[in-house]
Amino acid sequence: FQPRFLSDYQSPAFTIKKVDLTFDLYDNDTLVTAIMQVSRIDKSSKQLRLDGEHLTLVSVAIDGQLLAADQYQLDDSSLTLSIEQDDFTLEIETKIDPENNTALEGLYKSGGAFCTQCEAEGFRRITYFLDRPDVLAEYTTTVIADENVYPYLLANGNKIAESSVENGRHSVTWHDPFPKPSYLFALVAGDFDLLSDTYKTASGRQVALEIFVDKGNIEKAHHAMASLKKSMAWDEQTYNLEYDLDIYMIVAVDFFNMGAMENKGLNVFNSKFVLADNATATDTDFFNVEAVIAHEYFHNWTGNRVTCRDWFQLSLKEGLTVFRDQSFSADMHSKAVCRIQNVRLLRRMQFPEDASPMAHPIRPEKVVEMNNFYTMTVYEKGAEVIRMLHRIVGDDGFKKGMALYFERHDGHAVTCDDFVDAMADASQVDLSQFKVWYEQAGTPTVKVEKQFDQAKNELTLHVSQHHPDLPVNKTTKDLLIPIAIELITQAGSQSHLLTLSQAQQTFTFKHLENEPVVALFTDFSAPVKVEFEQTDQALNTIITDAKDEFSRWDACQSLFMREIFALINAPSKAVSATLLATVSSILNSEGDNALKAEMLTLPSFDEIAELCDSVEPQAICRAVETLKQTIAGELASEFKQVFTSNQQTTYSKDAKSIANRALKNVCLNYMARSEQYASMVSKQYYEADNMTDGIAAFSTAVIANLPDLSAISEHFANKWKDTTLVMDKWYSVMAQQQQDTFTKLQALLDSESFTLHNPNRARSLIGAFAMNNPQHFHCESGQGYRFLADRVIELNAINPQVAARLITPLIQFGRFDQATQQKMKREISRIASIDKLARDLKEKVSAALS
Ligand code: BAL
Ligand code: ZN
Repeated sequence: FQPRFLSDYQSPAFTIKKVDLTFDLYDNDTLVTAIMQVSRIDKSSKQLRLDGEHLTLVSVAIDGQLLAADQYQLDDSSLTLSIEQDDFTLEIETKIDPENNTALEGLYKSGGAFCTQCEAEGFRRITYFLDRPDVLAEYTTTVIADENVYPYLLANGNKIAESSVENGRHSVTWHDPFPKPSYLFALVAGDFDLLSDTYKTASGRQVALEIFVDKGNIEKAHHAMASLKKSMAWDEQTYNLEYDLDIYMIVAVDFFNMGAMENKGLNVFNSKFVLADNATATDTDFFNVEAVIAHEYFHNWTGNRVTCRDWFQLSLKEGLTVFRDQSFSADMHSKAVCRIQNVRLLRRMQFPEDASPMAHPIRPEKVVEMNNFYTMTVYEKGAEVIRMLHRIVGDDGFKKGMALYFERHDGHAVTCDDFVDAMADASQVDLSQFKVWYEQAGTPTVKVEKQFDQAKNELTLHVSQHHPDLPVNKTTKDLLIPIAIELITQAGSQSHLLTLSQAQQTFTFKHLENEPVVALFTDFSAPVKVEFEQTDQALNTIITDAKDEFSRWDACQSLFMREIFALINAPSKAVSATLLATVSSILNSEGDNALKAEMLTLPSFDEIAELCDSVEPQAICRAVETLKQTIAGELASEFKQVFTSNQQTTYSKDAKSIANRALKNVCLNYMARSEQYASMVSKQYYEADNMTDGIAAFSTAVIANLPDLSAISEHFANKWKDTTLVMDKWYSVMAQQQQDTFTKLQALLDSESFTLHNPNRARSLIGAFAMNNPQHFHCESGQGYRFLADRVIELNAINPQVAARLITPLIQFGRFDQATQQKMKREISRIASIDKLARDLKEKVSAALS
């Protein structure tokens, strides 16, 4: 498996301007006919090498002349032709086997339907093609299938023809007028329920909106439809971007490797991000459906109209589109809570990735398997980089930059540099140093020292930036880091934006009333770690007085973190009374309950581990448990009181009700640890009239290992046995069991409804165990690592992309003590030694063991 390098990029020697595809669909024997209009770009190039994998070649013809087998070269990954003409018609027939395509890339069957997933390099599993994002073609697609079994035959663009053909089959033809790369191709054939609506664009065009779901699920599609219409309006109002085709279709499927896919005019979605109703979806599910619908819709401009030149530029579309969906969600909901959740995710998942053997810049420079780079770094850190740009050039400058970007690049495949250049030119800001964010991996640390001159009432901040020494970085350079700060004095607070561009800089603030408390990186203005000595008192001032709500939450997290580290170092020490007082005052404060819920939630295992150096994982688990137990015990009656006062009699999804539920369920989690109130958990479970409360009680019962647990879990499984997405939740919760964990995990693996073939189901049990059950994943016997490795080995043969994603926690061993690292590496070595290790896993285990 040879790596590919960004530095080796060459523009294509040939291009394909038009492609006419015909799919004669059968489960095991689908015939694909591709008629392509090909042109030579590089006149010196005589060999046309087309990508193709897992294909049976039937025939090749150039300008109507069939080629004999000795007129082309064929191997496992390509078809190479010798070409004399500059412009010619190439016709290729291939056979594929969708039913046995368990990797879920290319054309495959999900339940009873045919569907496709082509990003990044799945189109080459459909036909031989120039499967690279800088070859943009106009597609016409004809789909032929049995009319009764597959009444809906869909592809990109607008429908231009349909007819019945022989043997009870029918044929539908679609044409997409927008040239696109092959990764945006899509086809779906199946029998669905259809939710239809329309949207009138700002310029008055009528667009048909269609959401296809499994039969019986139509009531669960209304939230997705409303989310789509909100997204369309938001992009018009915010960026002046209108939808461009006459129809926008979304199809929900149960078997899907990703969350969703932005294929032009025909999004294919993991049903998890479409289906939602009051009985089956939590508040978080409703939020996520809206966000993912928005994300895929926003790709129509940032991704489809302007796409990536090569896959190293993935963050061009993904970082930008995540930033756009985050901004949309923040406009629809609480800005502060959205920001807190972005940051939690970044610290929990991206920071560890950025310190792991797979660390890479947001624009990677070396790739073995592209599917391994749909990462937290490319997406979430990529979005943070765009957010910093937004902060540096300002909202107006950013909007001008977006307009210039589309003016320059609409219809083209471009680079991250092209995007930054459009921002720089539109705002007349020099962003050359900013581009270092695209080429350097690792989370920077910013160290700050504060000096206050009492005589002059002058504050000086000495700020320096530090970069981890990672093998992936050949050198490290100083970054341009925007540091938003708040200075809190008795006279109120003032905000400043500092720009750190050198290794060390000093910033001075004059004419202050008194020595201020300093809140650094307000709104998390840069994706960095911060070292700054703050007293408990200063942190408490930030919690109560900062204008920036993110900083109030962050100060609270710092207090928790400080206590957890103290408990790691001295397990029998008493929990700080000041901290208990802080928690109590937050509980009893006025204000937004959603923010309070976030403030009262302890940092996760991974956020803590990320700040450790050579720590035993069990020491973290013990410290967190001690802290949780102590807070729960000391403040039991306060939790009970806040819990009770936020109980609702009727279920509603307005923001206030969602916030009340969030706070109440955080309280319940603490109450589960006090003897007098633990029974409230099963009471809530049985009385719940919505999934948020039901699942909160169920998971609390699991984590606190309450006596009613087995009755609750049985009740839940019986009630929801026929609802796939809810059963995924059941597996996720059950993966967090605290007692007889491995016996129970084995029983779950053996249960009738468990299958590794469905990525959602695999992730819900295996992923949830490795990510959310640190006590047992990191148990001293090494059994947790063995459990994960065994599943990864099984998945290697079924779905390498999912296998490679699930291995992630095992390769993030660097933060733990040597003994733990050895146990983790032993399992990685075991995976590395198996026969037929897929490219996806090979890249990761090789990086981990090198
Ligand atoms: N492009 C892959 C799925 C997504 O990021 O929208
Ligand atoms: Zn995306």
